[in-house]
Amino acid sequence: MGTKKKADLEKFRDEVVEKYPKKVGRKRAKAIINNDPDTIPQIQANIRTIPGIITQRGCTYAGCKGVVLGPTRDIINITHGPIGCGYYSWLTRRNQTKPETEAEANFISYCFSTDMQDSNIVFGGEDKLKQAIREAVELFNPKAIGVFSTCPVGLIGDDVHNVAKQMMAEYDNKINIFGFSCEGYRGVSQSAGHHIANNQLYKHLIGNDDTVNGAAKYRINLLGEYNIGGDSFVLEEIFKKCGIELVATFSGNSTISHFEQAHTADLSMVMCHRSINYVAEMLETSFGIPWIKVNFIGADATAKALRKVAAYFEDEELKAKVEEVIAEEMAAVDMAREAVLPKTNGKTSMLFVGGSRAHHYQELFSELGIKTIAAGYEFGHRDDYEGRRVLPSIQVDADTRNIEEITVTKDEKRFKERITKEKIEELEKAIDLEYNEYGGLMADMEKGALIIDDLSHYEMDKLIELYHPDIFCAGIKEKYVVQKMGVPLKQLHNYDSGGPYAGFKGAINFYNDIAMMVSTSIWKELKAPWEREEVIEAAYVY
Ligand code: ICS
Repeated sequence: MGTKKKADLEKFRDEVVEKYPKKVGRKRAKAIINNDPDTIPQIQANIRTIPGIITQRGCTYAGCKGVVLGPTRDIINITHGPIGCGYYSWLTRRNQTKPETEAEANFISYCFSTDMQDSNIVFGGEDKLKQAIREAVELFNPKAIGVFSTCPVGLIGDDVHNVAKQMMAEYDNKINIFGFSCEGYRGVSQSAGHHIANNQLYKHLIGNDDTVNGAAKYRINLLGEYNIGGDSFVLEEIFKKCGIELVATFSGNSTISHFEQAHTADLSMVMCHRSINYVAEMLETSFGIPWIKVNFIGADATAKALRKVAAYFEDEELKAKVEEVIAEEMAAVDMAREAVLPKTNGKTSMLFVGGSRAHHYQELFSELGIKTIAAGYEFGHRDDYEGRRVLPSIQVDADTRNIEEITVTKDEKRFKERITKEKIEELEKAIDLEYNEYGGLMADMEKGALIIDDLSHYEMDKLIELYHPDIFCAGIKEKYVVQKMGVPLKQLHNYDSGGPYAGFKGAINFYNDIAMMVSTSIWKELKAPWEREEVIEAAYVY
């Protein structure tokens, strides 16, 4: 980055902060940082958005029901609340699924809600919820039902957990029914919803079934991959080629039994650390399954991740197979990259997405010669920005990794292997810590680049006005505003109508889509009516 640009980027914070009321400005200043990868700066993250500011964020219900449980095809997810929450979270994330047989249950295309009315708010909605569960069982006879609380349910105090228990008894415990206290207001963002979802997965599903499927030598879980636009399909194919058995993906293209058998794996790979690190930790603490951080967004990143897995197992045969797969896939990747580079090289991007894509997608952009000059998360925590050396199990955060706490919340009978503190320590020594070296966003961005947490709409307008990136990445709430400002916007939540973008084949799709977007000038031609016509200003008549 040239010095002029750098100086410019440093000016951004002052210019923006000045426009806010003093107290608001002081708070926002802590979330707008000029990066320094050598001495990682501190950033303010995971705090409540100041009321009045237009944020990109979503709610706790979205993080729990939409993100973590949404992609599992054979659980019926009932939204307990007024119809809006269920309706607006219906299929918009584009998480895909592929049942293995025609007879297999797939509820992804349905939207289940109790559709609470005013009278339910006044007199309580528990009876209506029971009725909805009975109806769902009668019509679909599912293996499991999840009940998700929305804001009004929390406010009036319906006890979804108790209803779930009663309904399980009504069906002689043959259907696994459990609730989530994931009212939208509960946390400061989606992030709280991830944690709530992870805890319930662990409590009600993980470890329920000891069946060991497949004869592969190595069995792994893939955590934090949600099959947006078919990403999981691409990755499943790669693992198959490498001869690695994928036991469970949390939760792209997943089923209830995948979760129930996840504890039979040898290793967990964690892709979106933000949304699922809790499950990775619990699998390790309870069942002794270590985890490593990987990224399958970007062709080079995918090769690196596969090599990391092979190195972990220390198996020459696997290492050779992985190299063979990489060489085979890379031929097409290199060709595609060469073809688009003249269109993309030297351009600039800005990425503002949830909790890990604003980081992971920088890999794909740099493969295209596109530099990310500003980025940030909606709801990342400080470790997602600043990075940390992730040690396995209890050492990172004493609060959430307390072994005693986990063992008492887990049903004793289902607890297969009680792991002692000594055993964990032994395990930690056995794993070379370098496998879990986990850099955050800041370590991978250039010195001086802008890093902004919980970007506001006003700040986004300012970024575009001042720096004119060639492409902006965010979501549907931002898309049309940005395009009206003359800049193409790629949705990195649901990929617009594109994807898959993960793995080698996904990288090729991404190269082509982005090359097309950055080489069109159509958005610059757009003018709002008041920009192309003379406007007569209205005036008051006194
Ligand atoms: Fe993780 Mo949108 Fe993921 Fe990330 Fe998460 Fe969300 Fe999506 Fe975004 C998500 S789980 S839904 S990678 S698939 S909540 S795109 S943090 S905001 S960047």
